[in-house]
Amino acid sequence: MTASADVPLVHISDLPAHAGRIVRLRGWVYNRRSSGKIEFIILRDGTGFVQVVVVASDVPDDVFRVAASLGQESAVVLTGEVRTDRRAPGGYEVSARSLELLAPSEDYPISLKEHGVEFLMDNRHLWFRTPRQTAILKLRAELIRALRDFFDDRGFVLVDSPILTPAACEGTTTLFKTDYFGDPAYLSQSGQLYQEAAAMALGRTYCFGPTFRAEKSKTRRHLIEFWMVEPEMAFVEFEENLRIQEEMVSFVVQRILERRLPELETVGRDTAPLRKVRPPFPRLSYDEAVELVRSKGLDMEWGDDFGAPQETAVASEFDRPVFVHRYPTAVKAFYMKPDPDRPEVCLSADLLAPEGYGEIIGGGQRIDDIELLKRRLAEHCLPEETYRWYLDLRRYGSVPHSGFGLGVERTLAWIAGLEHVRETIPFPRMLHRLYP
Ligand code: NSS
Repeated sequence: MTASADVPLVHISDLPAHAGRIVRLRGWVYNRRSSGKIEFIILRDGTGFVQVVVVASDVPDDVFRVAASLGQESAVVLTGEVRTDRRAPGGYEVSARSLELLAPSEDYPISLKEHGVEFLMDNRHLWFRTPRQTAILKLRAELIRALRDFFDDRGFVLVDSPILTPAACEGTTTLFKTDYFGDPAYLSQSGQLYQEAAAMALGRTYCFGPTFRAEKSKTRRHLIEFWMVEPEMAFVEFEENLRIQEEMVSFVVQRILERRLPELETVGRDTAPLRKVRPPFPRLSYDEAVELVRSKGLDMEWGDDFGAPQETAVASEFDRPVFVHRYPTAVKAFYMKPDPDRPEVCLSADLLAPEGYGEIIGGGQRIDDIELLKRRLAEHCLPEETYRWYLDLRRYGSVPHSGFGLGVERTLAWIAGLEHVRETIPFPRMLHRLYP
């Protein structure tokens, strides 16, 4: 090691605090170009990217030879002076004094030219070393932290729902079946039913975890494995449930604007529409939404679920997310409480993101009457025996309660302005994609 012990080892994100000083950096060569007796290296270390300039006359010959032969993604340690340079990306560059190769990298498959999506997906484990992908991963982490802070700071207790379950929550057609020592088990489609039990114990709870749907849909909004935050609240009825959702969505969007503006810039997000995301959000009944869709010349019968074009037609009328509430009871899950004034519709609401990103939240008020719940189970061909514990919640001190589930990937796709959910999760699981 050529660096002396008193040279501080720093991260690229710390460089502004060390302007004018000599520092030591460790990282990978993101890119390199030569200009005669000067090598320009873009170094990355996870915290950022910085240009390192290696001038032949400033360093020993062997060091320059190493610098001039570095392949993309070689790992290096170097020392150099931090220089303010308004033209450099980030405003700083490092003028190298020493450089050592830690691990070589040759024939790196992802060059800086354009690649096809399938190729990039096959190389997802390497693809996410790029500025755009690291920015997305940081935005995801920030979104998750903001969601947790929102609930933790408001008295919600985190209660983990199980992943292996004996029963369906969101219909039997998308269940992932597995073998549980001879009995069938399913990967969780939603932690909701267990949150209902938890809310009766703790009042306000939430779970945050992966959920699974064997969806045969190959769209830009569908994943097989996705993450959901699912709060559940005892004594909370339909309207209060919506107020919490609009408060939560506004909170996380403003938090990301506060803390992750550079990352939003890296992914090219126009932040003006995000700044408008403040409560209250508009509310539209399903009936009104159907009218609106038809008035725009799109096909829709009362009783149909919304497809992507219909959702976009509704959402594009508003500059912030919009609730569509009181869907036909027949198209929604078995646990949805029918509207007492009009039982053919239920106390459900979906939240549609603006700018065509579609549904990001599904939720509503749950059935609290045991006889009605038993009838609904039968109508949905769900075996009462498997839901015995769930029925107990209506047997012992049943109270009105509501909750919802927000999908992390669709929400992030909207906030970051991404074309497809495949970029919003580190290793996407999709129809026909389980590798890497
Ligand atoms: O099916 S949901 O509309 N509702 C539930 O699962 C409720 N049990 C949640 C609850 O009340 N606790 O799904 C909720 C959200 C939905 O709005 C999407 O944002 C997301 O989950 N979601 C998905 N994201 C990505 N891929 C797929 N396949 C997917 N399915 C739902």
